[in-house]
Amino acid sequence: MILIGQYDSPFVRRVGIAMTLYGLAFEHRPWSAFSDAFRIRQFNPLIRVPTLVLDSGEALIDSHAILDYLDGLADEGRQLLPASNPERYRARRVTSLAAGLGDKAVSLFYERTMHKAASDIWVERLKAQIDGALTVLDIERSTIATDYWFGSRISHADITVGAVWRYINDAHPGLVTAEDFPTLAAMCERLETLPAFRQISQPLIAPV
Ligand SMILES: N[C@@H](CCC(=O)N[C@@H](CS)C(=O)NCC(=O)O)C(=O)O
Repeated sequence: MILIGQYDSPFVRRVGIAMTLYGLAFEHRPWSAFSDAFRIRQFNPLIRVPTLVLDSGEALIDSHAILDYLDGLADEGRQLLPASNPERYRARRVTSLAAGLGDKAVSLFYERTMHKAASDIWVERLKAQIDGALTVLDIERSTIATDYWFGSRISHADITVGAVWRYINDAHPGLVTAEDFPTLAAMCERLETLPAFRQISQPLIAPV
């Protein structure tokens, strides 16, 4: 399998971290969605990352669909999503909230870097959405005493929150602080010490 995309994308990173935790072998092509568009287009006409090229040559797109496929390859008992409800839908809910937060943070980055003048209305809306999602996540996590969101084992919820928190801090320095979201900040600092998080990591490279 070939994973396309740079690890400064929270979506590519969460897939790369999951593949590493699953022990799945893969090649990595750290192609930029912008400067390597001509390469990515061969596999994904939307020119987006992550894109996962299977050994069959078929390409999966969107981190949710990619991880749904990869979860099916994981050894029994190693899956990064609880097996049954209600834990399963609760983990999906936190994962979706964090991934949506990632979408908003990426939109804010593009708005600020790709327009001569950013739209104030859009920027304020994005900031409010980012603040709202972080507030909910921080409050919810503060009620949980276990190492990970859903017990003693890491799940897609933890990985996605961690990848997105790192992205927000890299792409928008000063936008959020550890004082505002202390539980998330502490949780994500711990996650970044894990071998898979350290291995699947790169500093942000602005699109050119
Ligand atoms: N919902 C998608 C979001 C992926 C996404 O936003 N990727 C960004 C990089 S962080 C991208 O490819 N941007 C280029 C574009 O959308 O044109 C997922 O979960 O994979």
